[in-house]
Amino acid sequence: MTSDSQKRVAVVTGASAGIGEATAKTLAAQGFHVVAVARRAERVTAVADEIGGTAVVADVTDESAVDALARQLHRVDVLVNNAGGAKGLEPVAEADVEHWRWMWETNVLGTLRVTRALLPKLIASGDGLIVTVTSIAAFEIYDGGSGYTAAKHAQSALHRTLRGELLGKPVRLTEIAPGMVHTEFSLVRFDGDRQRADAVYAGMTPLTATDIAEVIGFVATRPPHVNVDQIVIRPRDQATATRRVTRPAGR
Ligand code: 8X3
Repeated sequence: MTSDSQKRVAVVTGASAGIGEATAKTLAAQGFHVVAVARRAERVTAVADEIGGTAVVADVTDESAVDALARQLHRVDVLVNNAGGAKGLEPVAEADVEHWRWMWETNVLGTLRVTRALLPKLIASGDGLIVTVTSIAAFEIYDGGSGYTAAKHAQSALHRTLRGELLGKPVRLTEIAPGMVHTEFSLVRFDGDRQRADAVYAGMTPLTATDIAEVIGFVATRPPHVNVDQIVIRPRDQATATRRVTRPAGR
């Protein structure tokens, strides 16, 4: 990997768009050398080029790709586990097992694989930070959301378990739990159905990816003795996963 070896290194997964892309830009602006990881080669390369970072084309569900990522990094100071998402909104009685499998693979096992692979380097940095982007679905449930909420609950449990297991080691852990953020999230959930995805955010003002990235940037710039454990961020217009403002169009 070509980088200024003096610079601290931040690895961001799911960095080709949305919260990952915005976080990559925020951390680069703070002086990190950012390793942008994603499946979509063209997009992740464009993000990395724009910020003078390194693009790594890897799928967090692919163990050998994750191991190769770990091997090519000389140092890792910050890891942002952001890759993940939702697929479908079926009730349990009609659950699509392939959707469940995808959600568990990306959100839960993806976080596990990347974290496990990079942990020795995060510890060796002397001041490592692991930020895991979960969701309010990590502690709420809602009809039709069981596959996603179950995966996010599990991802959060995995992340929070590390807080105890790493106690005494120089690694901090922060869980970021966003509510509604206008990204590709709903487009992926509804398999590219733009109308259905747009309806999710109609009549309210959702968060932007930059809103979340700015908070991650704040976390990454705290002094080494300060561990920000958990941050929940929602739009003012959203009270819970299922309760939100709906204004008539044009108001
Ligand atoms: C997604 C949160 O509120 O859009 O992680 O369901 S919400």
